[in-house]
Amino acid sequence: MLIKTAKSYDLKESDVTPEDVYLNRRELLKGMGFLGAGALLATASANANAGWFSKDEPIKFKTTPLKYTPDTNPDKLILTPESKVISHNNFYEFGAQKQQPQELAQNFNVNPWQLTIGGACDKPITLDYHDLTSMFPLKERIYRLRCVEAWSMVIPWIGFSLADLLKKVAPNASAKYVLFETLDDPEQMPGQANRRLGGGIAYPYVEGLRLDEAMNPLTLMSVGLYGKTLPPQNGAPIRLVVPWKYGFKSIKSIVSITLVSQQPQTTWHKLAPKEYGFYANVNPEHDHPRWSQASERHITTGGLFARNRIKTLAFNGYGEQVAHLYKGMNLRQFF
Ligand SMILES: Nc1nc2c(c(=O)[nH]1)N[C@H]1C(S)=C(S)[C@@H](COP(=O)(O)O)O[C@H]1N2
Ligand SMILES: [Mo]
Repeated sequence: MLIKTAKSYDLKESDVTPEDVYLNRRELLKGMGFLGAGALLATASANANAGWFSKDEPIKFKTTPLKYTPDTNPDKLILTPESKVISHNNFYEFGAQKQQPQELAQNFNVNPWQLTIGGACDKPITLDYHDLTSMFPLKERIYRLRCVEAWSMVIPWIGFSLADLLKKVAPNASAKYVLFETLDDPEQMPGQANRRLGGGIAYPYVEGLRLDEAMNPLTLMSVGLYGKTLPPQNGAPIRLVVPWKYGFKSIKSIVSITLVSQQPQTTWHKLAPKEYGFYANVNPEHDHPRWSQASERHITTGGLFARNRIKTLAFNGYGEQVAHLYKGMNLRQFF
């Protein structure tokens, strides 16, 4: 998801670069000594699913098991292996290449944490780290994730509905949109301190939803995946998941949620408004100016050379639950 003015150092996403090529390039860089021990802080999971290129280096960050109600998975979705979910990430605060968040986020400190929910509401609150997993009963939600770069996964998230949290703060009549903000901490987030590493976007990362989108039962505040608390590369300790929108709406490591009256400016839209809309609903009929959105590279169990190209579904397959939110809107104009 790079802008047209991107420099060659903004090495891009594997979709545009197929995964095997991108992994090979990584091996190449390693061989050439560009990715030395320093760069590889901790590349892999100690669990048996560890990424193929990094089996020896333990993950430092400790995740802990969560208590939750399992999803019945009525759609019978096939899960993307955990090893891929935690090693192929977009989290530019820790580097704009897919493997960098896992490598560079292992020392990320998520406890203590504060999440403030305020703005146009009657009962603003601040949650601490413990509140995030104890305030609401946790449920598993198995969702497709469709990145605007045309790759996708199926991820078993754990969390609670954003609607439950918003009801607690009692939005007032002027609340029309919700603004989300990621932690701003260049000392911990090397991509914020270094424009090259951070892909040239403005920080802190900000995102937004219309209030009715935020209140939709599908909209999840996620605190975990695969049965455990989130690893930092996936947005620990708490992130948004909006399954019918392109992945960039699902903002990670959130420190504030603010009810506002106007449509907020959002990170990718600000950077390239013709390429990334505010709505960002998955729409196979509306191509990105530089690539088709009609299909996606589906990351499942496929090996290194698997292509697994599948058709992209309108609203990422969640039209039944959300299409009514956009009734009467021209989705090519409000993309
Ligand atoms: N703060 C922040 N949130 C972010 C991003 C980011 O760079 N910074 N990337 C987004 C994009 S483009 C995608 S596709 C998803 C990826 O989530 P995942 O790495 O957990 O699969 O996170 C989104 N949330
Ligand atoms: Mo994305």
